[in-house]
Amino acid sequence: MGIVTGMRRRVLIVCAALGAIGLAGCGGDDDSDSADEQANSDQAENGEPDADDADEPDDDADEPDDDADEPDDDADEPDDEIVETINVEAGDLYFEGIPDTLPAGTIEIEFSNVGEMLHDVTIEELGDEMVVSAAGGETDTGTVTLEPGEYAFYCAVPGHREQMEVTVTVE
Ligand SMILES: [Cu+2]
Repeated sequence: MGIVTGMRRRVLIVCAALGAIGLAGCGGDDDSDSADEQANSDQAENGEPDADDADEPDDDADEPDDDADEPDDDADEPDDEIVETINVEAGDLYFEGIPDTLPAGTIEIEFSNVGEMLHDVTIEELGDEMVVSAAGGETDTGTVTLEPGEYAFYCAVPGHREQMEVTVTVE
């Protein structure tokens, strides 16, 4: 009795040791199981005709083109794509270079203040958003995204708007 128990223990210990270093083979079932699995998977693959696969390649074929165009754009302009850049000059008290019409989208304003007073470009319809501003003799650049409509571009420095306002139509 004592001997049998001792032998079983020894067998278990040996199996555990073999398992620990990645060797199988303590049970005789392992080989026959894996043989069965291979046979089953072979049958499954052979049993399925190619009908499912035949429909799919078309979907994938259209997509790579979309991706191919984008990386270049991102490299140059991390933000919105600028559809037009305008050069606006401000003096005491006038604007020059604000066009009557602009395309919809993101507009870049390169602003040059050649006067002595502070001036800015503010858009009333965007909640009086100040797009760009510069002290006398300074320059700065701002961007604004506009949807189609009519906008009042004006200088928000008190007392300036009366002479510094242009109505812009965005289409
Ligand atoms: Cu002004």
